[in-house]
Amino acid sequence: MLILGLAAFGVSYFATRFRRDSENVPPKASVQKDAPKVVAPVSSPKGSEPKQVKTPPEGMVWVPGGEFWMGTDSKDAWPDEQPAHQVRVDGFFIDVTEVTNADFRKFVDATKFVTTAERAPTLEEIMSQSPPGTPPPPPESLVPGSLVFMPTDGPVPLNDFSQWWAWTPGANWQHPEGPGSDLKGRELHPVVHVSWDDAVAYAKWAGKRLPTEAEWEFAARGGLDRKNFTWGEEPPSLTKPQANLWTGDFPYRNTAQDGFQRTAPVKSYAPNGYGLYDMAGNVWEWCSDWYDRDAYKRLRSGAVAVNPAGPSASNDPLRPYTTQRSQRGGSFLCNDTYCSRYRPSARHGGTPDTGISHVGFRCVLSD
Ligand SMILES: [Ca+2]
Repeated sequence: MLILGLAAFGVSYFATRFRRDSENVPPKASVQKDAPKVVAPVSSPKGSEPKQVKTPPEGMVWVPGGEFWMGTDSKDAWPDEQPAHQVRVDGFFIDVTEVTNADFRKFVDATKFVTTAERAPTLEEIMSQSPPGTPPPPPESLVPGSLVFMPTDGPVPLNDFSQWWAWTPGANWQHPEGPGSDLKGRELHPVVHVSWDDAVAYAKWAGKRLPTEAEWEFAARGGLDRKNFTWGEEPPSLTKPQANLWTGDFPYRNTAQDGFQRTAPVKSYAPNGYGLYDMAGNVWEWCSDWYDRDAYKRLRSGAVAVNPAGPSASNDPLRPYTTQRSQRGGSFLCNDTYCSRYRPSARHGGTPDTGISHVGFRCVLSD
């Protein structure tokens, strides 16, 4: 059920928020980018034609298209990452960093946009995505809010998400841990508590779009085809951290040996081969695809998928009462003892009308 697959009311009950496609759609920004210019030809990843280096809009880089192995057959993989299969994508521009609070502030200031987490859900919205027989929540609970990660006091069963996710009235992108918290000093942290709908609205305003899963993964690999991590094959280091992950024992002891307990400012760690920051860890990033847990298993063996945009519908037998969009990259909560989904092939689904304290996004732009 709902965002985290919980089977009963509780934390995730309030995580499901309905899309309001017909409202709250802001106007497009008038000036966001310069026209791309061809600079010089360069060679691209194997299996593709030479591509052009383009002059990117501010804050973006050009990722030359090419062919790569999407997914993985690694022993570390979750079932939805398998099997590895060949994909070809056209070149595209992509944001160098995750969209920051400062970026999102400009959007909100310009459009007066109100995010999903800042609006109260209705009883009808929640019940229509709940399993039959689910009791309704108390009316006083139907207030704006979001899910905030809260460390536990000690070890807990790792299959019980409700232990560390707290439904927090008043939590939203401007108040990441709820009332009393703010963005002071966090202007360059990635924006969180943004739903897929919020991210799409921002992207439209910016004259951009969300990446497909294929584009995201191609970009995340940074030219390192078939590697386990965005930086290569060596595992995450505690002495020379490559990303903002969870160091210690999840979900109760966070040593922050990588420097951060929660989100980190973008560009806190080395970029990948394409000059992109935080393609592993920090916050999950929304993609445009519907999430289908079995998508790769349906692929025709031996065929090269060209610019795949994902399935036509969401599919997740583990969460039959919701639809989900894909998220990539893992977050500051990822840890080998728990999820290890900071690998470039790793996937995750989230209900499109849900924001949460470890999910953000970045945008792309076609040539
Ligand atoms: Ca960390």
